[in-house]
Amino acid sequence: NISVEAYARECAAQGLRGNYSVCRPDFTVEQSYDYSNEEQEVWRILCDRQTRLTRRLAHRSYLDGVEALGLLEKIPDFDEVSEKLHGLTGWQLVAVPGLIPAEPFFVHLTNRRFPVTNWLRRKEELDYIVEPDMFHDFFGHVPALTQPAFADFMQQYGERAAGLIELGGHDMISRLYWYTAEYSLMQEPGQPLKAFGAGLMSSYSELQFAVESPDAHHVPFDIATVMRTGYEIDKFQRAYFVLPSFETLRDAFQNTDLAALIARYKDDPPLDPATI
Ligand code: HBI
Ligand code: FE
Repeated sequence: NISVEAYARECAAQGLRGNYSVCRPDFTVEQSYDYSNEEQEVWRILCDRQTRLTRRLAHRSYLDGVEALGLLEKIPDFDEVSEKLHGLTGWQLVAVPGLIPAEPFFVHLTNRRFPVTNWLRRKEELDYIVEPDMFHDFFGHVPALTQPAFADFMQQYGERAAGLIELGGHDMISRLYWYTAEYSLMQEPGQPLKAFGAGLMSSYSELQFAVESPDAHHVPFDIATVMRTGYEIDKFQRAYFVLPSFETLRDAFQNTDLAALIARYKDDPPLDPATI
């Protein structure tokens, strides 16, 4: 278990942007709502541009979440949004300086607290940023936490992740998170396939690619296949798994013998998403 001080030194050495020197032991910080006019402008530009796409391409449940939480006018006040979210699914938000170590991240999820980065990308970075920032965390992840079955899945993921990693399942459960919470498609009655996942919601170009490009493979969700399929973090995905519903995801996570899947496949080379 890494200390805040050691982690702060590591992040500084890697040139990460957050200020880790002010972290509490659980890696949270104050949001410190003192954003400049320029930051407020960047938030509005990002939201305006992305909302034009999400209205057409995002799953209804995500759009309902945005509507319920009201995120689009100004940089959100974490405590205000927390209160609304808590009333809906019992989740709350905590501010963090950026990426935090896996163990405390899982502890927050287990307790229905979602860590949100307290700083925003700059105007030159509208299209791509390496570290997750507030736009990715907030606009991407938080709306889906208004949906009860997805909210349950995220908590259960937090509860079980550390134990499954101890069994050698690190890569396999990371793929599950990647292909569901970050980059996913979902069915909507009477509609064409819709996008879901924070990586897609916060990307102007990949959101369109995932739904509309003939080079994006749409693969039926199967938890074992997802956990065996490799991914690359700095390219568009080649495969997007299609969830029938959030209930399917939650129930698959609950009812599958994940330890057995890990024992069977943990040392296999990943399946290639380009040919899946
Ligand atoms: N920290 N702030 C933040 N956000 C994340 O999504 C995150 C993290 N730390 C660890 C982590 N994700 C990974 O371990 C994932 O595999 C869950
Ligand atoms: Fe994310």
